[in-house]
Amino acid sequence: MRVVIVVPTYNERENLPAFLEKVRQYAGGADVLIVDDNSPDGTGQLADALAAESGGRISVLHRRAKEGLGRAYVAGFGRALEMGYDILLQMDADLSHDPASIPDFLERIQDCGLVVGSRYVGGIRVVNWDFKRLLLSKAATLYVRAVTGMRLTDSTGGFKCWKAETLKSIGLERVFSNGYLFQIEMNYRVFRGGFRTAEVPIIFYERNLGRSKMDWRIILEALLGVIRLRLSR
Ligand SMILES: Nc1nc2c(ncn2[C@@H]2O[C@H](COP(=O)(O)OP(=O)(O)OP(=O)(O)O)[C@@H](O)[C@H]2O)c(=O)[nH]1
Ligand SMILES: [Mg+2]
Repeated sequence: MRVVIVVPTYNERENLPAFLEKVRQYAGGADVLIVDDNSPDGTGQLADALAAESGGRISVLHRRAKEGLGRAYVAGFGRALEMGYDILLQMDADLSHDPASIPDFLERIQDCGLVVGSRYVGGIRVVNWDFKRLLLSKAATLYVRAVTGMRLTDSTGGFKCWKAETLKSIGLERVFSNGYLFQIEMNYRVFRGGFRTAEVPIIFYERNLGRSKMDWRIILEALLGVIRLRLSR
């Protein structure tokens, strides 16, 4: 089984080396595909340098401009499928997702189409979030559940593991959303496609370095988009 971690980056120069080191430590068998949107801070060049000395374990997909997380993932997943990987993990580069959890995902994916990392299954595990942020995240999951009927405890998280076949059969070219909605849309397409989804507990650590790219546009996209998803065929 060939495993790849797809990691989108935008201005993550300060986080990338530590992230890759942790991946090497906890998931040495996995390759990494970095998807950089021409970060002004030079993340793309740093990624190229790290890839050059990785012996083929790390590769980089350069995109011309920042188009949002969803577009970066669609491009990255497409490339990883072309490269022939069987299992694809998706993770943030800002150390919010701990590579130490990767073995849990790889174990569960054996009998599922998608494994979703959940901050909330069996208790709340978020580090350094204020109450407002937690409330927003919990409310999002309740809202998604009410509108779509999905039973996930955490529907906006971005730490997941895919079987290649699942991604192929949901059809990446149909995916339209971008921010938080991207995570919801992908879960929903899997749910409607009838694939088995499992949740594994993860701890979410708020980033220490670099800036968040979340904004109100992304939240608004998610609010309206969930309804669009529910109505779509
Ligand atoms: N290639 C690419 N990567 C992006 C883009 N937007 C965000 N990212 C990356 O996606 C991951 C998650 O983005 P964050 O800004 O951390 O978003 P977030 O986790 O919702 O927000 P915080 O919790 O506040 O950090 C990080 O690795 C970012 O560098 C984008 O437009 N293009
Ligand atoms: Mg983050």
